Amino acid sequence: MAKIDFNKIPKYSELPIKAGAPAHSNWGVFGDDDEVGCFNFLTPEGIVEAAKLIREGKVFRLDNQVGYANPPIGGRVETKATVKSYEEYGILAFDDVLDNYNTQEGTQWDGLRHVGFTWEKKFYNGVTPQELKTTSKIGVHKWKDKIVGRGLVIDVYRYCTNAGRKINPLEPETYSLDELKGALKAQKCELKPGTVLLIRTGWMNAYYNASPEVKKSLGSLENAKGCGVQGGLAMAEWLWDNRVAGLGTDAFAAEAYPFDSQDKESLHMLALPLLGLSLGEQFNLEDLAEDCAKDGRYEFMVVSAPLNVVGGYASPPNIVAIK
Ligand code: UVW
Repeated sequence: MAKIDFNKIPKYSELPIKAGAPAHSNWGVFGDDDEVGCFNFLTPEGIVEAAKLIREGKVFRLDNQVGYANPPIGGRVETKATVKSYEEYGILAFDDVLDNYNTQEGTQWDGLRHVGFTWEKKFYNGVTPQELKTTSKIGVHKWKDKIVGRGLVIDVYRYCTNAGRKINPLEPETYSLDELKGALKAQKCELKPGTVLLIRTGWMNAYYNASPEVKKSLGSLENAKGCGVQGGLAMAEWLWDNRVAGLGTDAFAAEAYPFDSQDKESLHMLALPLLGLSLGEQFNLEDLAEDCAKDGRYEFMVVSAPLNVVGGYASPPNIVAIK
């Protein structure tokens, strides 16, 4: 892992640092050849510190089960699970075969190959669509040993509903930066540099409690919708200036969906291609958030070992929080 001097990282207002790079991009900050973006903020020192947050040996799995959403949200295809048997060889043994598996069928990290900056036709750090097709640059395999460190959950759904806001998480409602800051303050927490930030929006709980008809309707991209984190420059600035390493949410698309894919200030655009900040979607933060509310400890160690798929566009996070 690279040694990061947090004091030398430019502020959002100083970006871009590279001639010709798009406005609000951090291209070149981690080096011209960098392929992992903000996960660089997770350092060996940060891992050692994060390990000190483990006090009770409680483990929370934050991925939903593969196939939890049936149909998968937003038009993604369903995994077809079959079993290969070795009984015909006289061996009592079986394999899983997952056909048609879309790495974004459920809980996922959006990888840096997933979304490019449409206006410049470039991906994170200036990778071109041609390079994307002919090389494995900025693939998820680059994260094989990256996503370990301090995690922090902001339960913005709990905070806002306690404050009297009526929220239907299955509608495209947004959580503002002020609400995130308010929730942090209420939790008496600090957003330290090099944190995997997890935001509970309430979408996942609402999805589990939705009727079969609603679940079916959310399965098409035309009908998919849900709450999420607000986009915009102020949000991106806050995430970057606090050196957030990855942003995981329990929402369908991290930001409220539908969002305007032609909006340069959508969270997807500002985070993925411009900052190399991976967005996590459809995480299950229910048990973790409940435990944090009980003991007042919202920080923990996170360990996420994505699929080691060369040139992958996204991955299930295979993530646990450990307290
Ligand atoms: C959507 O924008 C639909 O979400 P994702 O990032 O998974 O593509």
